[in-house]
Amino acid sequence: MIHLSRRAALARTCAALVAPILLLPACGDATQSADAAGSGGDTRNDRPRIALVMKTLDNPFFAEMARGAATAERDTGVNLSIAAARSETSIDQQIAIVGNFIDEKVAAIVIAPSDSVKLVPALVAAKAAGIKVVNLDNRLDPEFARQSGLGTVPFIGIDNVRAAHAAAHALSADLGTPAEAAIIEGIRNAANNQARKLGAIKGFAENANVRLVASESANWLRDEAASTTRSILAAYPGLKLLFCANDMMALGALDTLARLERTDVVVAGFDNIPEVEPALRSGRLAVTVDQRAAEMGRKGVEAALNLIRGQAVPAETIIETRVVTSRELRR
Ligand code: ALL
Repeated sequence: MIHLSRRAALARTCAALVAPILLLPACGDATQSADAAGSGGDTRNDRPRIALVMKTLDNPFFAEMARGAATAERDTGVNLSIAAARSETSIDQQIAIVGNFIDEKVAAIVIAPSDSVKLVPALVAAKAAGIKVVNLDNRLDPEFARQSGLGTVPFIGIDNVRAAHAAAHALSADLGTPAEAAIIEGIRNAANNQARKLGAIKGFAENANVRLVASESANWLRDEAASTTRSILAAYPGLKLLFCANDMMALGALDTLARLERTDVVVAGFDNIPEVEPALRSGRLAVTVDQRAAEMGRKGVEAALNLIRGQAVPAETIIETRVVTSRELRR
């Protein structure tokens, strides 16, 4: 992942924004002018219009995804619209965004769904309107998609079980004395959260010294993770290992640990957002997983274009991840 500052990443992202329902206060006028360009009768209108729908730009992971999608827009000449809901938990808003893009008759929707089940009906409606659909990052529930008539939607993302397994292993492999561990989960209805939890449990289970004592959801959110960490520590004051299913929650956990002056809890995150680099370098964060969000965004737009052109797209494209450890950065 290229380490842009959040502001730089957003600035680049905003240059590509055209969705009228885009909810990005940070983008201000950039949104408006890009929007005007989209409807102004320039050559953009002759190019296939692809919508990238993400969860929220509160999380820099999605700024990175948008950056990759914008690269594909430049390289392929499609007309890209990018939209995101206000926050991680604004699931209804994400559904409404899909509805708007259906009304706007885009050619394809590339979506990182906040919820693996709740977004399915909106995407069924998109498909019924002849819109191609590509699923990024968080897999739609295959069984529910089949029952709902969505059928198979090409998926582009990572192997979350494997990556979380590797991160939890890195966190606990060297432990020579008994230790209590906890997991802070994202939104429980998200398939990637469930897979990360499974992977972390497997990774911890490889060391007989580790005892998993708690697994709580903080909905992918920093503040919620700060308070969840506080309550886990109140119940298990001797806790030594904490696996967080994303970096934002790891930052929240680190906020609490700093406030409590606890330096003995080893923490893992997930995403490798630029914001965690100082914590990795100082050793406050032991490990994270780079899931190459920009690559996901780029591949998503390319897959959508192939579908629009009637070309075959693999049912599943797995992006390789990389475990990033504090140890390797400090060498
Ligand atoms: C997931 C992503 C990221 C992210 C999270 C929060 O789908 O894979 O790990 O941090 O969403 O929305």
